[in-house]
Parts: sequence; structure tokens; C-alpha cells
Amino acid sequence: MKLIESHTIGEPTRIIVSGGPELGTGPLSERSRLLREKHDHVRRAVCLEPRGHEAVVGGLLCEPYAPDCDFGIIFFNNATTLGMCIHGTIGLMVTLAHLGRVHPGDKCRIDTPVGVVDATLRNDGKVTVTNVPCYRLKTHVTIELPDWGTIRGDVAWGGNWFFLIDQQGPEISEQNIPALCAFSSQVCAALKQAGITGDDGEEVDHVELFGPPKDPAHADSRNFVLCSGGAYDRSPCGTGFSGKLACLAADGKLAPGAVWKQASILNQVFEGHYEKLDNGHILPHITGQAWVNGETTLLFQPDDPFRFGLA
Ligand code: PYC
Repeated sequence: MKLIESHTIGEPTRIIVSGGPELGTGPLSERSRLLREKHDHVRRAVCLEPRGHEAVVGGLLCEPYAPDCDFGIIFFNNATTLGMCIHGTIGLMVTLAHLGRVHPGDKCRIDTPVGVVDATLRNDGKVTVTNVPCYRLKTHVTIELPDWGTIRGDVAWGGNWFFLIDQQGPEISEQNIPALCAFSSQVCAALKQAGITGDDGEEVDHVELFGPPKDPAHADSRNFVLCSGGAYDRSPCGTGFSGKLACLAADGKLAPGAVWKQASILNQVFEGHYEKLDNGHILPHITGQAWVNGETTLLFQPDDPFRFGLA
């Protein structure tokens, strides 16, 4: 199995470019289910120790199902498959460029389990992704945390489900990463206990905290994102940023087309803006940068008890 490795301002992506499992030719949501139910060892081999680590996001490059698409992708992390991943799509585009399959200026349509996204490899090497339509589902939801009392946030769809919390909890700083992880884990548990879900009862499995930027000339806000597998996102998290844009739009705090600079916990920035759709949802456009940093062949020795990862 061959992988191309990249990182998107610090957040790793490993794309399976050959030797991946055969999942048929159905819709990407169906192939994602098959990957989860029948080939989970592939996800574990790519993401988990001893080869991987908790922050790794993997992607299986495949043929698209939706018409007019150039590529299909199914993302997954240390716990499960993902609906969508924007830092991973930025990583995918530089991976495809590394393979000579896309070139600066190319715009690709990419099929994913939650819909089609567009991605453009710009001449300056950055990538702009136009996400699926996003929206805020619930506003001013309160939860009770054992160590923090009442906390208020919004539920939004950004391609994954997010609970977004503004200026509550530990200060957003690198020194506080363990405390931010602990706080966000309590939020996840409280959401579950209170039965707070996305549409169709889907789990809200990502938590996003916001605070002021370290340098207001550099960014509008700084975030911390805890992903579904319990790892924190080293990037500003493009799907989380999409949820943030949906909330800013719904609150009338950012006009369509106006640029928002979202810094990560590592103080690196994605830029984004949105278009308003007729149904009130938004179409986010997120720009970021990734670098290819490895070409890997996974070997599976039959006597290696951990060839498919530490479960
Ligand atoms: O950038 O959308 C993103 C993402 C999702 C999970 C980790 N990163």
C-alpha cells in the first residue's frame, strides 16, 4: 500500500494512492460505510501506532461516483471515518500535484461521503476549497460541565458536526493544550448525556473553542478543535471554520464575501469567506497551504502482531 504524506500547517494527512481496499463503485457514503465495517484494519494501519499517531488523518483516493467529478476521497482518523476534511483536501491537492495529476491553476471537483467539493490549486501553491453547504442548526445551547458549570454554545454543520463555544473554558494558548483537551472532552460527554445531536440524531463529535487572536493584525480569532478521535487539530480545522462562518453569517457578524482569518492553536492561519445560498445556508470558501513531506510504502508482515496498528 502506497501513501503520500503531507501536512496542512501542522496537521498531518496520509493519502492512500495505491493498494487500498476494493470498495466497489457505489456512492462515496456507501463506500465509506464499507471501509468502516469491512476494512477497518486499513484505517488502523494508516492512522494508529506503531506507524501513525493520534493526529493522523488518512484518506483513500478513489474513483468518484457523482457526475462531473475528477476524484473521490474518503477521509478517516484514529477513531472512525470522517464526512469531510478540509485540511485533508488541501493535503490531497498538493499530493495530486506531487503525482503530476493536477497543476497550478487547476480546479478539481472532488466527491466525498457528504457531497461534492471544489478545490483549486492556486499559482502561489495555496489551495482554496469550496465546501458543501453549511449551516447553524442550534443556537445558545447550554450544557453542564462537572468542573466548569454552565457552558453555552452553538451546533453547526461544516461537513462534520461541531459544538462551537466562544470565550469560555481555558484560555486558548499552546501552554493550555492539556487543559483544552480535558475541557473539550467534558463538553463531548455532556453533549452525549444531554442528547444534543445534529440532524437525524447524528453525534456532535467535534468541539471548537474560540478566543481572541494572539496578534489581531494576523488573525480575527484563534481556535482549538478537539476531533472525534480525541486528538486536537493542529490546523484551524476547515470544517470547523466552515461551521464558524455559518454562525458568523447567522449572527450578522460577517457579510458574504468578507474575509475572516482563523488562526489555529499553533497560530497558523486559514482564510475564508462565504456565499449566501437561497435557503439561508452558506457556501464556505477556505484557503490554506500544505506541504508534501513523505512517500511511504506500508509493509504487512504476517507474523507482525501489530501490522494493522495498536487497536
Ligand atoms: O480540516 O476539516 C478539517 C478537519 C476535520 C478533522 C480534522 N481536520
